[in-house]
Order: sequence, then structure tokens, then C-alpha cells
Amino acid sequence: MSGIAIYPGSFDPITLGHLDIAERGAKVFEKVIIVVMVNPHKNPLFTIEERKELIRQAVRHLPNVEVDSYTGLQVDYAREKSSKVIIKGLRAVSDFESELQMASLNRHMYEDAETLFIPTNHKYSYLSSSIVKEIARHGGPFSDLVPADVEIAMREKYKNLS
Ligand code: COD
Repeated sequence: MSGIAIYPGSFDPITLGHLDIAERGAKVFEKVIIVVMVNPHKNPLFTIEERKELIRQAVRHLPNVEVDSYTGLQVDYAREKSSKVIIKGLRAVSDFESELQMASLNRHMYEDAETLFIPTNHKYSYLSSSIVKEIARHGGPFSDLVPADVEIAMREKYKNLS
């Protein structure tokens, strides 16, 4: 497939589950833009700039993946970038309900926009940024859940917060 796809999320921080979706999206589209968005329901650990930098380090090996941030609607960002595809990772039925609602609303606001659901790699089906933060906060092992640079940044963050 050709064209530009956007992959929006909070990415606080990027996990190996997110990275797997980005890698698979990059095989399908000419360009994938990972866009860090503001989720008003979440209280972030990393600033937008920190998240972008951690993503950039994680996708160094993917020449057709760019990293950006945006405050506003996913569809407005997609329009700005002339993109008609919004990539979402699907872990479980619980993701599906909210993602389907978002996909429908996004099409309502931007009728050219298609949401492409990529099913999670079974290795990462249990993985979320929130669960990694919980493990890290309590000193548990998480090196096999996030890129190496993220692990370092998280250890640093929690050291400074304690
Ligand atoms: N495996 C596969 N996919 C995964 C995994 C995993 N282990 N973990 C997460 N994902 C997927 C998620 O399903 C999602 O598609 C994406 O990766 C990002 O996940 P998160 O958790 O980083 O991001 P969210 O879900 O907090 O993102 C919410 C948004 C920031 C996208 C949302 O708040 C938003 O778009 N805000 C802007 C306003 C807007 O446009 N809202 C929609 C109106 S309909």
C-alpha cells in the first residue's frame, strides 16, 4: 500500500507493543507518522518532548517513520498531513469497544479517514504503558517490555521522583 498513515497515542512511554505496531505499519505504508497526542484523562509521567525523543530513539531503524506531536483532534492532524489512514493497535475486546467508537466518530468528522486496526502481537497482548509504569514504580522487572532507552529513562524518572 502507498501513502501516509498516522499512528496516534499517548506513548507515555512507548512500549515494545507500540513499537511492534509501528514496525508493521511501516511495512505497509510509504510513511508512518507516530504522533504523540494529549489524552486529557491521563496524568503523564513524561513530557511530550521526552516522549517524542524516546520514540525517535526507538524507531531509529525505521527510515520511513517520523515522530511528531499535536494538541487537537486526530482527524485534524490527519487532514493537515493529507493522510487518510489512522493506525490503531488492538489488544483485546476491551480495546475494541472504545476504538470502534473513536473510528466511527473520526469518520463522522473526516469522511475520508479510515482506521486500520492492527492486532497486537500475542507476545504483547497484556502490555500497556500504565502496567509498565506500575511495575517500574514498585521496582519490578520491565526490561523485556520497553526499548532499552525507555528503561533507562524510566529508572531515572522514578529515582528523581522518590
Ligand atoms: N499492542 C498493540 N497495540 C497497543 C499496545 C500493545 N501492547 N499498547 C497500546 N497499543 C495501541 C493502542 O490500542 C492505541 O491504538 C495506541 O497503541 C496508543 O496507545 P496509548 O495507550 O499510548 O494511547 P491512548 O489510547 O491513550 O491514546 C488516546 C489518544 C491520544 C489517541 C486520544 O486521547 C486522542 O486521540 N486524543 C486527541 C483527541 C481526539 O482526536 N480524540 C478522538 C475523538 S473521536
